[in-house]
Amino acid sequence: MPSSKPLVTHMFTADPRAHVFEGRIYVYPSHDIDAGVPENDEGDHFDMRDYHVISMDEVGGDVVDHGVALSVEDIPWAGRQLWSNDAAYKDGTYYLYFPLKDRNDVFRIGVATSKSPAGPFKPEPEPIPGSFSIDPCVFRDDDGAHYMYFGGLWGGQLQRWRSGSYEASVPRDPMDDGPIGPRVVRLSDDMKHFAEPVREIRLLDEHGEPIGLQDRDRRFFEASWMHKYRGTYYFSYSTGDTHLLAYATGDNPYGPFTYRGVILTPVVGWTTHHSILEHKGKWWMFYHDSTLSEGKTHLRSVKVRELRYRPDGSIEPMEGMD
Ligand code: FUB
Repeated sequence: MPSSKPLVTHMFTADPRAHVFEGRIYVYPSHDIDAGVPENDEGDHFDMRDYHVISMDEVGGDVVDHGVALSVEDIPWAGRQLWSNDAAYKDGTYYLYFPLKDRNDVFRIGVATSKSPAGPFKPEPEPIPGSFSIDPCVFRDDDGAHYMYFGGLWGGQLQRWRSGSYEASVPRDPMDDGPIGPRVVRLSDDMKHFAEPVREIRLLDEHGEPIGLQDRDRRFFEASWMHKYRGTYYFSYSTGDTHLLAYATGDNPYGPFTYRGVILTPVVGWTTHHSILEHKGKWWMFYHDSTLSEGKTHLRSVKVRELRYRPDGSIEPMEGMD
């Protein structure tokens, strides 16, 4: 049983998105650095400038760092801050989806392509039209359709898109109790555009009521992930300032999704983030914490643990500090 040790220690890594490509586990993390930017609630201290892809033949196997897969210097529309990315494969091409602030300091989502899951990836000249906010997760459904889930509050700017267009004056932490849902959109056949208008996902409580912003132990904050288990869609996410990984389930990729519980209690550090993957008959949760940096919020390390389901399809919660 692999212990919860960092997968790599020669660099800081975070926000792991794991996939099986070409029979191997590829992980697409953020590459944390100490850029010397003071910490604030906008997340300016997460000033990452490139991505490395890491891979292993199985959990517990040797981990390979494939080097720089994409750098901010190569992205024509770049402002700053390469945050959590994700990858997908279709028809011989790998697609890397990444959030980045443009030159107006507004987060957009870009896409880059490669013939190898390890990159290097070549970015498109412009962000995906109509994209905004952070933390893209790209999910391939059984019928071959790809969906992007995205969004993040506070520094991720999702609250500023509530009206449908960007409003810089919206406060970082709105105090009303209305919901702000994660977003979902089906990708076009070329994987570089949205095929339809972006939809806001409804996250519901056990009574079928929307989970409001002040329900801070259950509300969506960032780190969307979608996976399917026994025909059910599992949408999982971070609750942000209550530092939980939680999940909700539904019967189709657009939701609504009904809250089911906590997957991971708080880890060392502020952020929590994850992906869930089946490999060789077991389910795994990739996540991060800040133990290696002794608690520095912006210097995190990717880890992995086995994830277990109960017979009713619920996920056994795990302790973040273990
Ligand atoms: O790594 C920067 C940001 O921190 C991510 O985009 C969020 O999900 C949080 O982990």
